[in-house]
Amino acid sequence: MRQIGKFITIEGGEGVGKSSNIAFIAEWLRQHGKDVIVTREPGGTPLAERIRQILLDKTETTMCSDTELLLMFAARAQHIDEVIRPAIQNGQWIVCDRFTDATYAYQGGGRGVSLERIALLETWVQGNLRPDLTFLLDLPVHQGMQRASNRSAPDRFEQEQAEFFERVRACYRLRATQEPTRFRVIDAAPALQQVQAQIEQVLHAIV
Ligand code: Z5A
Repeated sequence: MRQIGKFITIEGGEGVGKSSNIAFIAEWLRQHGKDVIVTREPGGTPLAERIRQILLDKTETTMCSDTELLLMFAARAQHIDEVIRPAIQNGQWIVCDRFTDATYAYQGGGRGVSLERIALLETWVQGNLRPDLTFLLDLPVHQGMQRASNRSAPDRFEQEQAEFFERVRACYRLRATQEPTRFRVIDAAPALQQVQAQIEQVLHAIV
């Protein structure tokens, strides 16, 4: 019988621990017999990764909000065409580091782009494709910034001020309350093991 996978996305502000937990989710699913691919946005294909480089380039100081938004969706269109739709057709489980909720949170909440405009592009690029499940790793902004500061030099987004990330977080939390069936909000503040215990509970309920 043909397997049916799920499209899982992981979202959250800066330094919430997405990378640390994505590896855990993918490994857990594989141990439960699932055929898993891990991917990310912006990126996930050679062309979309080139667009990512432009988007994250901190020396790029002229990019206006509409260009940023359109580049996010250009990368997404390529990612969906080359990776996501084929994986769904193959019955694979997709674990994706950020997706369109990030566009609502960063370009909508952060930059102030109209949510209607984002919704138009979402429908154009995705049709009815939406994640089956979204983990929102939620963490106070100052804690996320502190965690992220221990890593490499900040990219174009990471250079933003705390107020920007407060708006991003507020937008994510609002979306989670608006779509409680799809979202699972995870308290990302405790130690990694405790965060992963919350994630594992959700995974047990869906496999
Ligand atoms: N973006 C956008 O604007 N619009 C869009 O539509 C999309 C994206 C799709 C790149 O994303 C940027 O693109 C992003 C939004 C924008 N910019 N920002 N900010 P990204 O996901 O590649 O970049 P990122 O958000 O900066 O993610 P990251 O750097 O990979 O961070 P993370 O994955 O959330 O965190 P981490 O690397 O797993 O953890 C950070 C540190 O904390 C690390 O040292 C860990 O060991 C530590 N950590 C993790 N968990 C814990 C716990 N529980 N306790 C203590 N320490 C911990």
